[in-house]
Amino acid sequence: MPAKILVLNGPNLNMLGTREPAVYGHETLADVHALIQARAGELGVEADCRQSNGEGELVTWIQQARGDATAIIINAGAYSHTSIAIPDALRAAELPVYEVHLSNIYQRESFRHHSHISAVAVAVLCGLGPDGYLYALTAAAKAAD
Ligand code: CA2
Repeated sequence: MPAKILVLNGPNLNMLGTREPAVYGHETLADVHALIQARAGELGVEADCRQSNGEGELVTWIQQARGDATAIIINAGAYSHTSIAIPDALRAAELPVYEVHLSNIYQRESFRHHSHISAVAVAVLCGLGPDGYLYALTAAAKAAD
């Protein structure tokens, strides 16, 4: 059975490629998912890529990953800075978590400097654009090998 890595994107990330290209780049979320699937194929792992604008839906998907997925890669968007429910669910899932942000959150407004998810993540990748997901996927695949 190949390792199964759940890739979650949070609120507004479905808008990628439509606005703020200087911050988030020109790729759409579909483009990012295609890059992830291509790398997953090279690594011999399965990537299940999802996006939701809802905190509760993200929590439900994280709960369902327990016993099903090998690792979780998550860009929780603005929920990274506000949600307690998402890190609670990640902790309960007992899976390695890789946190990704497209932008360098430390170069931006101070309210973006703290993520509640970082404390439950094995690694945080930010400021690398879509490559952050690919590095996280590579690390998750290696750890599962
Ligand atoms: O840098 C990241 O990946 C963020 O997680 C993106 C979030 C932001 O709230 C975090 O502080 C950092 C926002 C995603 C919104 O994406 C948009 C893309 C294009 C147009 C509008 C929103």
